[in-house]
Amino acid sequence: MSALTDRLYEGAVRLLEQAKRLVVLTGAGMSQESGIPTFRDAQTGMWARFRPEALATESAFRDDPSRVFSWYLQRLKMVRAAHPNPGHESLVAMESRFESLIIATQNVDSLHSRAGSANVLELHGSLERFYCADCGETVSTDEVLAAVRRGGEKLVSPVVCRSCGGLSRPGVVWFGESLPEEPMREAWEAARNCDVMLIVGTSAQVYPVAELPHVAWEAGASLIEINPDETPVSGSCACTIRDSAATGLQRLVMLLPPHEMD
Ligand code: BV8
Ligand code: ZN
Repeated sequence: MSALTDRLYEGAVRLLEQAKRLVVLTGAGMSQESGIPTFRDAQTGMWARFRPEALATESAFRDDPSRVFSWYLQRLKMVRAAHPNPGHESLVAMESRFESLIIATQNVDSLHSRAGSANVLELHGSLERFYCADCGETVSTDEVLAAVRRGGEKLVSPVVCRSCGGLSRPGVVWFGESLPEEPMREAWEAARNCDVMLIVGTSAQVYPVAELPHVAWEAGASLIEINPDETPVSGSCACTIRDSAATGLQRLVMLLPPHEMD
């Protein structure tokens, strides 16, 4: 580790040591070390020719329900086969160091909750939830996973709603859709009241979540970024740690002294 990197971690630890309220904003880079490709990673296999932005919309679903439903089914199976990585586990270990630690995630893979994090705000919903696109009735995920493959097709048709015959859709926020009200209100309030915001594994390009670092900064919080690459928020960060989520978070939690509850 270079002397510069050591100094960056020391700076970040100094900020975290003095913080009581921490908000951690995470994106797809957080789950990359669990084997889940990020949105920037090229899609593979039968999805290679589609951009996620083109599939993650209601119009794409209405145009071709089986294609979009099958994409989410495949992602759900991938996520179920994945495990939280040491980065997720480090955030759980960090909880005892702060009076409050709130995770605002753009990820729909439930890995923060599966790792045991207590306060997770899923701002873009979850692959683990499905509901009827017409009447909103919940459709059980087990029923969705049991959706049979019809004939030789690779695509699976959406499970049909028992109440109204509508098509089931994933409980994620598509482009052009509003974010869930309560998680959004809590995230914006937490950003306005935190001492430090730790921004991990996000390209900070999707709105309105990309505004969160600015909300925190405006309210006087210090920003720390953990990302191998530069992002639009890097310039506003007190420390930019160019490491992976797992490496960076493990090192921070190791360097942080235990927090004495006053
Ligand atoms: C809305 C769920 C309108 C679905 C997702 C201004 C204001 C408001 C809206 C807009 C606006 N400008 C444009 C918009 C529209 C749009 C938008 O932001 N478009 C972008 C493309 C410009 N926003 C919306 O449509 C939002 N809705 O505003 O509705 C409205 C307004 C009022 C009233 C009614 C309606 C909804 C956006 C949510 C879309 N849903 N996900 C699904 O998953 O299928 S977004 C999805 O993409 C993710 O959730 C995530 O948010 C985003 C991907 O970003 P990242 O997580 O950052 O991942 P990415 O791959 O980009 O980057 C990975 C990063 O990790 C990189 O920096 C990389 O360097 C780093 N990395 C890689 N490996 C590692 C690592 N870091 C650490 N460790 C590693 N190992
Ligand atoms: Zn229905």
